[in-house]
Order: sequence, then C-alpha cells, then structure tokens
Amino acid sequence: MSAQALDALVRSLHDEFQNGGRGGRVAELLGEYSGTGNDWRPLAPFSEQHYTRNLVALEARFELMILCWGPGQESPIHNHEGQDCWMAVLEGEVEEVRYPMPKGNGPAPLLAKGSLRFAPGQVAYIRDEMGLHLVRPLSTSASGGVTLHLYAAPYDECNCYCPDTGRITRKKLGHYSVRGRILSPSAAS
Ligand code: 2CO
Ligand code: FE2
Repeated sequence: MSAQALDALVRSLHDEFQNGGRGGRVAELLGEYSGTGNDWRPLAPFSEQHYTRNLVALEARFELMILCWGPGQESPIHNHEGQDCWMAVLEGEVEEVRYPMPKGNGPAPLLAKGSLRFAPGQVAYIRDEMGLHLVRPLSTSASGGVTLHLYAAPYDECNCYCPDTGRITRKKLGHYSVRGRILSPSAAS
C-alpha cells in the first residue's frame, strides 16, 4: 500500500543508519512525521484480541512498525534485547510504565519505578540499560492509541516478566499485518 510521507520517512531512516550512523536523528525524524503525517492509517489495523504489530519496513539495521492499542490492551513487561527502541505517538495518549532491570539474584516481584505519558507527536526512547517497560493507551483515550516504533537493530523475540514473581518467559514477536495486509492468524501477533 502506498504511503508517500511514511515512505519518505523510511528513506530518511535508511540514510540515517547508513555508513555506521547510530540513529542520532531518529527521534527528530519520528517526531516530525508523527506530528504531521496521516498516511499511516491504512497500515494500522486493530484487533479485538490484543495489540497489533504492523510492519512498515524491515532492513538489516532497523525495523519500523505501527502498533495499535485498543482500549484496555497492553504489552507485557518486557526488555528490548539490547537494542535501541524509539516510540512516537500517532494517535491517542499512551502510558509507559517503567521498571528497573532485575538484578541477577533470581526472580523477584517487579515494582514500577514510575510512569510517563506521551501525546501525538511526542517520542519515547528506551534500551535495556534504562530498564524494562510496559506500554498501554491511557484509560481516558476512548479509542485506544496508535504508536510508531523503530527498533535498531531488529529482533524477533524478547523477555517478558511476570510482575508478581519476576519469572521470565521468551515471547516470539510476529507481525499482524505487513504494509496493510493482514497475515494469516497463525503468523499474526
Ligand atoms: N516493544 C513492544 C513490542 O515490540 C512494544 S512496547 O514499545 O517498545 O511489541
Ligand atoms: Fe517495548
């Protein structure tokens, strides 16, 4: 599906990561697009079952996705596999609850260290050295939220943490749609 402004963003991101670039302009680029672009809509299907991960672009150095969060949907508490994660809000208001990265003394309950709120056009950033998080739309966002995520480099599994016990499970990360085309249920997540 064509999306001119979004494709221009993908080209700028490609340039940004060329020649050893580490993504210094990513927050600026995502912020600009999320504050003005609206050609993302056909690439952003919701599901009633869970938040959806919708692929926009996958390259060796980065992955760009649109995540759709229905009211009441949220991610597990998770890590980011040692990679950089940027998240810009496209629609609705979104909450990020932060948790410290557990120390290596065996599983223990997780206590949130705080939460941040982001509105359309704002950009969040996390990597494992900063801790873990969960993401959800604010309960006051009646139609949920839509966010634009960039992972550098891409990964397809992550750790999820049980808040009560600290036990870790590995989660396979799939795509619900690719460029607006919904994948078969077995491939989707
Ligand atoms: N990292 C989660 C995912 O890729 C979304 S929360 O924002 O980083 O499903
Ligand atoms: Fe995340």
